This record gives sequence, C-alpha cells and structure tokens, in this order.
Amino acid sequence: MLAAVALAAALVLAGCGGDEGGGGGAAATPVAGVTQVAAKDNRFSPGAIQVPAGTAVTWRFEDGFVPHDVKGDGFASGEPKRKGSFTHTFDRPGTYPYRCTLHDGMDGRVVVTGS
Ligand SMILES: [Cu+2]
Repeated sequence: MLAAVALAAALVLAGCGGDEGGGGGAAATPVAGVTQVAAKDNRFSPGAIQVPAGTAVTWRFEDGFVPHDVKGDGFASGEPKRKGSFTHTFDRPGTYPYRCTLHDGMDGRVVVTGS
C-alpha cells in the first residue's frame, strides 16, 4: 500500500511540467471516481482525474461567454464552445494530458488505469 502511494507520488512529480504551486491543472493529483470535468473560470475542474480503461469522460463547457476547447493526443472537442459538452472514451491505459488551445496554462490530465 505504501509502495503504491510512493509510486503515485513519483508519477505525479514526474508528470509535472512546470506550473509549480498552482495546485490545479494537469499537475494536480488525479481525482478518482469522477468522469465529468468542468471548463469553468478559465480552468478545468478537476484538473486531473483517474479512470479505468473504457470510461467515457465528459467535459462540460460552462464558462458563460468565454469559449474553451479540449485538445489532447488523439482526442479533441473541435471548435471552442461556450456551452454543451464533449465526451471521449479512453480505451487504453496511459496518461493523457490535454489543454485548452485558447488559454495558456489552462490544462488538464486524464490518467487511465488498466481495467
Ligand atoms: Cu479556455
């Protein structure tokens, strides 16, 4: 159990590409049991989630008049949206960083574990 925690901590540290001390975004500790991410207040919340392979993750655009998008390696929401949602199913384990192409520093991460 302790080893797993240490490993998780190491992975979080290794995955941190800057943005120190923000306490959110892609560098945040992944939240398990969540499949919905809000694009709101110029950030993704939660910034990082952890889901089992085969999970459909939905991003909801709810930042009023500010449009956002979601772009990662192999998935993209397309045109920036002010409302509505985007869903992508993650079939393979791995770490999937993504970002909003309109706003610097607005990023997130989906960690997909083996099912
Ligand atoms: Cu944005």
